[in-house]
Amino acid sequence: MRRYALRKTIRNIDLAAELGASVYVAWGGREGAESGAAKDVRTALDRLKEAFDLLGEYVEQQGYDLRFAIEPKPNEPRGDILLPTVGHALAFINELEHPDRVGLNPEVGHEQMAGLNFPHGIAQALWHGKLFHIDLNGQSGIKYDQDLRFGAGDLRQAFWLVDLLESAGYEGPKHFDFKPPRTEDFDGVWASAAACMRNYLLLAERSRAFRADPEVQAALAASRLPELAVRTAEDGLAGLLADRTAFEEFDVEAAAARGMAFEQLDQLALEHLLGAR
Ligand SMILES: [Mn+2]
Repeated sequence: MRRYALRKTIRNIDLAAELGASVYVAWGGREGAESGAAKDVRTALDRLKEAFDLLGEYVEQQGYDLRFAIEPKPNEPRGDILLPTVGHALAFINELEHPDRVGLNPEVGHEQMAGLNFPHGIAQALWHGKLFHIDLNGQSGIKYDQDLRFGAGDLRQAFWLVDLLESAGYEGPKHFDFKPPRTEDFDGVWASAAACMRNYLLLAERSRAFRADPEVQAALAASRLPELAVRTAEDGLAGLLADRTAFEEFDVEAAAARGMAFEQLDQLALEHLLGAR
């Protein structure tokens, strides 16, 4: 079965290369378990690694300009799927023979099914240089995989996601992996597809307005965002250990008394999102 599955995947890779694809999305929906003893997870990860190593070797051998993008998902159709989140997949990629060839295709709803902050996951994937592809859709909290149109579900996370993708200069594919509800007729299906794109563009416009607002810039400064970009110990560990003033100069009372102004900043974001500014 596993040899058959790998040979079939290799045929799909040939087809993908022939069609000019540059990213091969791999969603391991089958790879999981419903009961504790049904899968030795460490051994199953060995086999998953073996599969990606062989596929990477094949792509190398054929000279294809193709990279793999793992799509994490916590459950459905299996009770528990292996590589359930962005973080699990990132750690797995580091164990592969050709980690450069493998990145991620995170999906909004899949991370939110696990109760995770999707923009944070995407920020970390970008930080690792591993955001090869992205699946955009909508999800309302921890429940079945809803695949709502983008912008439906958690609108605030959708706003922060677009804000991140636009400000980070992400230039990879933006793919809408959503399902029009079966209550739609043919026109409704196309209307919901168009709405995914329209919502992305509206949120990008809202994000630009948010970033350009002088009050927001002042609020960002009041929230000490620029300070985070400054290295903690420019003078290295030796300098840090030699720094006697670190204790003397830090005013505990003043630190306890100061506010961080995060609420004001967040309200400004909400007002931009609501079109009130
Ligand atoms: Mn997907």
